[in-house]
Amino acid sequence: MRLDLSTLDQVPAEMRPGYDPTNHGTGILHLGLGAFHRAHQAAYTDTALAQAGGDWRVASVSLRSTDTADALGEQDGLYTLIERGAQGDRARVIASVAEPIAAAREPEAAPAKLADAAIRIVTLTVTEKAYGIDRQAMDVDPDHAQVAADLAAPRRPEGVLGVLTEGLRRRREAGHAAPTILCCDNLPENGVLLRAGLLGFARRVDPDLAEWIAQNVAFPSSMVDRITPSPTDETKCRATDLLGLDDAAAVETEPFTQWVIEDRFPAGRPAWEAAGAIFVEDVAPFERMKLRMLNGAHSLIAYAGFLAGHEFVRDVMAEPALAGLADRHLRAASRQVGRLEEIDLGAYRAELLERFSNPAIAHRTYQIAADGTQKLPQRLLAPALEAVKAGDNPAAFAFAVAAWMRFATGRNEAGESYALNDPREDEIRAAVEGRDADAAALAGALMDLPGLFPRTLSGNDGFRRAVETRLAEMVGNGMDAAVAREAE
Ligand code: CS2
Repeated sequence: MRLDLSTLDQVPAEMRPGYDPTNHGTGILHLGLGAFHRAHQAAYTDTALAQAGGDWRVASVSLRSTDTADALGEQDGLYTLIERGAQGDRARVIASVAEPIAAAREPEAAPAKLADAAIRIVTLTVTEKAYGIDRQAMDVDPDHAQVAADLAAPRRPEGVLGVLTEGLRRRREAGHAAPTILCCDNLPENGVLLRAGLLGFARRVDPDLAEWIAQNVAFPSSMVDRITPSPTDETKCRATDLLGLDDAAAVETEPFTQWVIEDRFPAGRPAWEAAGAIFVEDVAPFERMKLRMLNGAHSLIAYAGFLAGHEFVRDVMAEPALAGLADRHLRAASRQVGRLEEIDLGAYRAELLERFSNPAIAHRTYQIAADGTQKLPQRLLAPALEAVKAGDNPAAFAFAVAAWMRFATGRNEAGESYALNDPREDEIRAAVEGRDADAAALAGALMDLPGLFPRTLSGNDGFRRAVETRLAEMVGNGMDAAVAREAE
């Protein structure tokens, strides 16, 4: 039997939501109905509803694939969240997703929903590459394929900025108050960035609307954290074991969770603090900590670990030399974070090592390795540049960058080829073509990809050499040898 509202009373009592979902209206529109949203924002909202009530259930939109929205549609939006850690598994049914929407089938639904006065917050987890924002220019990127398509047909949008702009246009026309837009992707100053990109898009479509957005819409930044691997068939089996019902939309995640948010919600918000969210004036230092430490080390682990033949992050952490390099990376990154009143950085670092080692979480190195061009700037290149400018040794960052370059050749040490899963994959393949055995040529070609490496970084001889020597070792003697040498 399947999990849905009619079978919910068969779920063990301690796993049921602490409220009757049918008593709560929808107040949030979410874009990006992936596993992360279901493990993070939807769980916080679920706890807030149970403890403080309110009409804050979520209309959650999958912009591309339809599978999750379909599975949730059949289950009245209900799904199991399984937390897996040293203490074993803990499961609960989440009931905050009121309306799962597959935009590929219902392209009208998201902009229409945004024009509904009941929606007061829009949250987003669409991944770095989906926005179509030129981060250096802090403006819309008109060459981004989805942006270009939406600019050509702004009333029938399919992409992030297009959907937001069209929804806000309708909302303004209907005379409703502006919503708050809350970016939850791993980007630095994500609210500032999204605001700049959205205003750039809207200006090209309707300058008056852009002005209205600039005057009325709040864009708080937020830092989100919860390690959430892609669900597998095993996840569904676990859910059935724990629940006694079938659940095609179950998600597994780690026990740890963190959400730091700037408290600027003129149209109100759920009591997310009930679930442990931290509200602060300025999220930037927290984002910096998380992007440079967790995500930076994650990228190192992903590239070096994948090439050393490890499928999961936990396997990488079981190799002392690699685990040592992950720790070195965390230390180098933490030196750039500065003091944070709320957080003890030493304890945070130790906790990260433990989280990466969690034996119950099967997080694929190959999953994290995807979209390198979208992740490197904030995770590795900005920290490297800062180290170089401060006269610090950039070795940790140089090693991680070299590991990405080795990964970018698209061939593992057994000679098998794999997809890079990067929006700039074609450009990268053209750049590495014929250079994959020559570290200096390879590094040079990748550093020259337009807009990726800051010129002051690729032009720094010390950093360039630091990358080239490490890449030469990886290319010539293999990743294990390069790791052993680096860890000496
Ligand atoms: C990971 C993140 O896939 C990746 O790039 O580094 O998704 C990471 O698991 C999350 O940011 C953890 O909060």
